[in-house]
Amino acid sequence: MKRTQTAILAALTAVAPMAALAEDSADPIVIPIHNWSSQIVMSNVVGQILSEQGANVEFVTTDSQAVYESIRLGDVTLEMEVWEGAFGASFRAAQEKGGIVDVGDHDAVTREDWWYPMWTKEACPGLPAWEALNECAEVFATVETGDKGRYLDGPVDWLKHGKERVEALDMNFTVINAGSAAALWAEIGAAEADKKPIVVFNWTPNFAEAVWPGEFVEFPEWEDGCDKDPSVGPNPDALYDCGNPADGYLKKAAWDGMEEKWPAAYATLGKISFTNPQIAQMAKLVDVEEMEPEEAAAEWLEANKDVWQGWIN
Ligand code: TMO
Repeated sequence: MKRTQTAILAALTAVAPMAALAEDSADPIVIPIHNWSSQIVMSNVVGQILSEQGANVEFVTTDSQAVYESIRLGDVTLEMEVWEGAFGASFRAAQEKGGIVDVGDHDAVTREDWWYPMWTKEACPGLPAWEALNECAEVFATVETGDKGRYLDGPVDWLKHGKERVEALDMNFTVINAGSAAALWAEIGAAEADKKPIVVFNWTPNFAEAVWPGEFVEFPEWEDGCDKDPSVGPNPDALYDCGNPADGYLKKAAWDGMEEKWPAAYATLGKISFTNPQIAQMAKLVDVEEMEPEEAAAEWLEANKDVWQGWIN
């Protein structure tokens, strides 16, 4: 058996040009880890898939905006979750400079925006319109925010521009940045007992939609350029006077040298595509079932072999 393989390999080597036999580099593929659960679990899932395929994989914890510059420079190899709302601008900026490639979309529709649990509607029946939210601002007031409503935005590195939006639309809200995703879930959990009205940053796909039914606030619809050109959106003098895209993409991105250095891993990355329910499930394993990310990834892979085995060469 062994001798036959060696003979075949020798025969192949004799006829095939070297490039056809190019193998993935043994250098580590560097996968970034950020600060929300689906990204952490998905990155571990993909790390385990690529390891299974023979790759050397290394994880680094990085800022979720600065990562696009790191990928462009080749310090980080890929990114599994480019959310249009939060990271579209940083991704486009890196693309314009060069060095980063779009490796295709997941089969998922994403949305990230101001959100409330359904019980909030009882205190503010005009919801989900942003104007109605604004008229109800005092319902959301706290000691901390005085007569303004409190809006708990995401951690600063998600660059949600909540403060800019409040100014651009002249809203009676004070924007507070959560220190972590966990702080958002704690805020919703604490409000649940006595059905306190709250408005916080949230997104889909996420585990939260299965735990707390809710809705996104409807802001003026996103238009391309709303974050770059003041004339776009209802306030002619301001940026960020629109909601985030309601049907945003979720992309994969990579360093443009990845294809040549790790051709097999790059081919697999091209095939990988997760759906909304799969992504929500990845988050749930950590945020509800309290598993460690590595363990959650192993469990997800075990339960979904039919999904990913066809992606490996
Ligand atoms: C980037 N995020 C999914 C947390 O909005």
